[in-house]
Amino acid sequence: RGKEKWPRGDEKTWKDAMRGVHSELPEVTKSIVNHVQTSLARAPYNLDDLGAYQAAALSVRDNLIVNWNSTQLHYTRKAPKRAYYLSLEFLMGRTLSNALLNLGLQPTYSTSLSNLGFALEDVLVQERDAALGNGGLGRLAACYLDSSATQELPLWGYGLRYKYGIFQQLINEHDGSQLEAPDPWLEHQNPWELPRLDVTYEIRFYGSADRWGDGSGRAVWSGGQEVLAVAYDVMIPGYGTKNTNNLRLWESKPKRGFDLQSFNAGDYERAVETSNSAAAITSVLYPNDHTVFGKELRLKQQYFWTAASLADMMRRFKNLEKPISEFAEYNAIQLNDTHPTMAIVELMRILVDEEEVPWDQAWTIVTNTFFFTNHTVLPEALEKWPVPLMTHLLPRHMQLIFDINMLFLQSVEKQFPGDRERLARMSLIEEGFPQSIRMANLAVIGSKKVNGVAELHSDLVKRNLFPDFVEFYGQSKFANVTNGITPRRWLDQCNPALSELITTTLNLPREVWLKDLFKLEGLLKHVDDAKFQQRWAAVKRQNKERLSNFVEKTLGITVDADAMFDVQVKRLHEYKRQTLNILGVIHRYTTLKSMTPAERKKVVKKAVFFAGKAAPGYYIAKLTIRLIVNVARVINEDPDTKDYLTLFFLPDYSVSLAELLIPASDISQHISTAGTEASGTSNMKFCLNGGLLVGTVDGANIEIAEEVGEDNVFFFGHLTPDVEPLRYQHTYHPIPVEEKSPALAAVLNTVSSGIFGADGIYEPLLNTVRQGDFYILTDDFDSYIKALEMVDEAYADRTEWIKKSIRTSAKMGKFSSDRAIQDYAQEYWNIESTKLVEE
Ligand code: CRA
Repeated sequence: RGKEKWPRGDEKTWKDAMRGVHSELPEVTKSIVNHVQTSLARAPYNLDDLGAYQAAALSVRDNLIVNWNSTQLHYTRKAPKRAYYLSLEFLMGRTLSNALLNLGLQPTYSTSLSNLGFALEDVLVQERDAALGNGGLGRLAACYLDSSATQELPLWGYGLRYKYGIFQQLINEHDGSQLEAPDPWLEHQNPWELPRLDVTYEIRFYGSADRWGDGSGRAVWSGGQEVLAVAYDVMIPGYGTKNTNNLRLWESKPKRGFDLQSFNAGDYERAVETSNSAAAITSVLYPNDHTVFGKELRLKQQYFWTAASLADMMRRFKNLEKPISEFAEYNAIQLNDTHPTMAIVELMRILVDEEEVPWDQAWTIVTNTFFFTNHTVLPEALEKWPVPLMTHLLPRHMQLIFDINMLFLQSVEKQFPGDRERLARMSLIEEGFPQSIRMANLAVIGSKKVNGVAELHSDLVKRNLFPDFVEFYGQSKFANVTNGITPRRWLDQCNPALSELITTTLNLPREVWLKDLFKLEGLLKHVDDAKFQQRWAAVKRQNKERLSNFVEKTLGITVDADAMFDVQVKRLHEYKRQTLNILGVIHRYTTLKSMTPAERKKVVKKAVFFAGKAAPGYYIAKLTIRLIVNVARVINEDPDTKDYLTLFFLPDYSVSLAELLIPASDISQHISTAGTEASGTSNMKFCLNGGLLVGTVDGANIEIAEEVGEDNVFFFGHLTPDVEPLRYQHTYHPIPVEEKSPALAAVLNTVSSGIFGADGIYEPLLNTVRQGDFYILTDDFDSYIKALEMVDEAYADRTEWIKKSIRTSAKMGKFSSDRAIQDYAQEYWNIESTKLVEE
């Protein structure tokens, strides 16, 4: 900091704290300075924002550890039934601001940092996101952890400690395409985890399985390779409670430094390779949303994680000294999609082979322990593992799967004698070359209950995915838990101005409404209050300016905060139809171009924002990004239109970027082909922050409309039952785009004409619409454009718009993840809140 006076902030505060003249100073100040001096070994002279973040984080961590320890001790003493959330993804984002909020320490730290010369908001943004997830499924897991701690439920998360989280997205300056860079998020050590080098398990792969051959179903699994699982604990503070839950992440390590046998044989390279392959298991998060490729390393990840987690649960259960037959009375395990399904087989292995529990009793324990959530009906996402791969990697588990399948099919045969086709459909094994294992079927038969994540989706799960299983088990095994979001991060933290306004308007402490989101309904009686409307609008305006400043800093383009902000942010996927949105933008652009300057002046100004990552191997999704970026380059430069329409692709979408974008949106787009988006959760976040929604009749959009009233949502497009017949029509009786939607045909031709890039680079993308049109863009385009016109009209009446915005926010109570987690706790896991009481 050159010639500036040192240290930053108040010199006396620093000096007193450093010299140990402590008496007058707040504890927090002492603790921060202490961490600067000791943990960071730094002097205040050159302490930067990053250093201040690290010291503040370590100081907050001290608080968390105390609560975490007491909570875990309390759970151990009370020995309640516990629930475990097994998820291959936890998309946590930043922790410091959340920890401060939940501990109620935000004002204290803000003051202390300020005395030391730092602004809390500058310090907070130093933290890297923990991005161990792809999208909705991983963020949902993070929201559920927050809610479980807040509701004082004895729940732990179990996941993997990937060295590299979701890749960093860059945009190629030259051609506008997506580039991927690794995300070494642990580079600057992570203050939020506690390495538990003493909590380790040995996990076996390969080898051979020998049956006892005594009819007991038991076997011995030996040989192969053993890898060490090491626990890292992430502290999860509850809001307004001392309860602090645990997220245990496993890291893989070679069991020995290297394979001694190879080493002794003089094969040094091979010896080192063994240790490399052990570390590889938890090295990287697979960057695909909704797809898997049958990769050996992915199956290794899944088994490594479920085996370590079950060994850990078993150890905890054994400490209770209860008979093994009571396992399910003390443990409930939630499977987050099919990824952890091997846990079902692993628990069978432990019970049958190690605990010597008779087969039928073991299966009863298993089927009372597990619960399965399905998160998508897209067929490409249903996991299937090749039998030869499973046989090679996990020979004992393959035997168990065959045994489970045989007994299951026998029971089906009993209920539906002679129905061979039914048996083939329900079998865990799909015939083919090679045969494969249907993990979804295994998850269904191994679980006590199965649920989808929104009403419509749960219905489709029953009707389209598992109809045979519904007939076999009856309706009651299949149910719904609509997803939720935590209002702490997704309102209070990301939109402090709105939180403040709500608190004063409701005249309630924020602790009350942030824990009971239905209280927001109290805003309804202020809808017509002009003062309140103005303040509501001013908050939105302020958030739009905050986003504009960010865009100016990162992209170097100014955004007019007077424009309507229209946002679509989510993973790039054909079913989510970012393509429909960008084609709509082009339609708006050409319409504006065809107008006279006087006509243009009457059009609502609009700024359109996109953000989202495409899976690195997903060609069409990546081409869509390229189109968006290049359309933006043309539109934002066009002097005829740039005052009326601007377009932005914000690179590297993340939880932190979402926290900036969501509060700034006037309208957001949730426009999946009907029946394809299981729920969506960002739709809830936008609405909670007073943004309106344009969308299809899909996922949780439907339930949002039920809550806020259909007149506050802009619906368009065909309904779920129309989709299959339309697809049939596209295949067997195709109608040319020119006939179906002349407007869309014109847009496609504009793109083909080369104004956004020549050489026909976008033809493969355009052809997905022109031919086959699996996601029915041609059928929905005209009604989509109509819906956007209605949005324009509504936005033109500012007062009416603000009222809609208030009404929307006020009715979001249902979508708190506190409600969702209570549903699971009561209807599925049968666990109770266990408040920390200190003795
Ligand atoms: N992509 C669904 O598609 C849903 C989340 C969380 C998804 C979303 O509609 O909101 O799960 N499905 O339930 C998924 O990951 C493997 O399936 C998602 O995140």
